[in-house]
Amino acid sequence: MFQHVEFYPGDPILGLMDKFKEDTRSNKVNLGVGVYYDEAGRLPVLNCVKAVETQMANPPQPRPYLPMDGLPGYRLACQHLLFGADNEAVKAQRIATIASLGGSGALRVGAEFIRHWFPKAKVYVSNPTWGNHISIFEGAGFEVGKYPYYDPATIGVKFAEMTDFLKGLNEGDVVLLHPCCHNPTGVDLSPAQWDEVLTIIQDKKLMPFMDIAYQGFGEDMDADAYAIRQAVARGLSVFVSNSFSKNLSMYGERVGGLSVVCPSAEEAKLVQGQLKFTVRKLYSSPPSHGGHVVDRVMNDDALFTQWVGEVYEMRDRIRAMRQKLQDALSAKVPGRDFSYFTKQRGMFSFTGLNPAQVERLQTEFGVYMVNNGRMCVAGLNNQNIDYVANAMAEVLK
Ligand code: KET
Repeated sequence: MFQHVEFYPGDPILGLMDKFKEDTRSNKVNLGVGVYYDEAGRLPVLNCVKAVETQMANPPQPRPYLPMDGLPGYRLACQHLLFGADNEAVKAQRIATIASLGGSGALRVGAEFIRHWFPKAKVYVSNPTWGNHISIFEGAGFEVGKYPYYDPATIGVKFAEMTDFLKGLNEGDVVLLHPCCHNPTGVDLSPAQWDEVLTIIQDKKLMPFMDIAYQGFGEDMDADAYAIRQAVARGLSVFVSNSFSKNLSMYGERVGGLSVVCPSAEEAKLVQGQLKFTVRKLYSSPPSHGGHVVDRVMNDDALFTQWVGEVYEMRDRIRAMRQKLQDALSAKVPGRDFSYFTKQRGMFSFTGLNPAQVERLQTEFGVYMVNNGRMCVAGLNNQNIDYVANAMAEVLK
């Protein structure tokens, strides 16, 4: 009966986690999945989250269904974080926002919505991008193309090629953008480059879809949202998917949001309704526990301040690891420039290692990274960094 079912070879990122678990070597190092580990190599429970969960457990709360679009305080928190609390679009209530099953769920609901209401649109993602971007949009029925982005020669952006390509797209085409901490390269556009890209989007009447999964890990909460806020300031209608998985360290709770900035409050109401209907058809309503945690952390001044501080601690530890790795490799492999480690931003570094070198790291040293050469810098700590630097130097010889 199921012989025609095709074999699934596994996900290049999540499959790596299984392989890592099975590895019995005690000195193994996980630099695969985009997850933040602390200096002790543990997945942290943020103090702001601990405080809220302690309150919530005493006494345990009933669990009714949440609204299809999530808790009102959660939705408003997404808007304040992404667009700024004083943003004109927020105040004018022209943003439709739903709570979503992580950033992934936001992408899928957004894709379903666009596919239904703008069936002629094609979707373009950066080359390269997070692999699941392609799967999610293809899964919703789209043809997905790629725009030039990463330039291995400069370890920067092929900006002229990128803008030329965008100028050739058709009106209404969707352009998926990473506002900060580009996955997998760690290479971001500068504010001036964002301005230029947004001008093209505006002139060509393209539809920007911004996926922000690492807000706070690049520069800071506001600077990381530069592209989003500039798009809104220009009066563009923009889709924004956001994830709290990383910046609240709540991966398994599936917390994220989808916001659609509309030209008017009336249109935002229509969009909000259709987003709810999309959720109803797919999974009915979002989970409750994570929703309440986000709502409480974000809407309490003291907890919010504590949270931002905790995100910046994570950001700063990653930066320190970047510097250490750069220094260690520069010493071990003279004549080679490793300054890209500190130029790249966010959780990831595109190391430039080829699949054979990545394979050697895994089999010979138990050091796991994604086969495209992406390393999650947040998996490094003072205990394992010399070991990793030695292993990398060895495969680079
Ligand atoms: N967008 C981007 C750019 C992203 O890197 C991730 C996750 C997501 C969305 C999904 O977020 P979530 O809230 O977990 O649904 N990326 C890491 C984990 C994964 O592959 O699922 C990663 O790239 O390792």
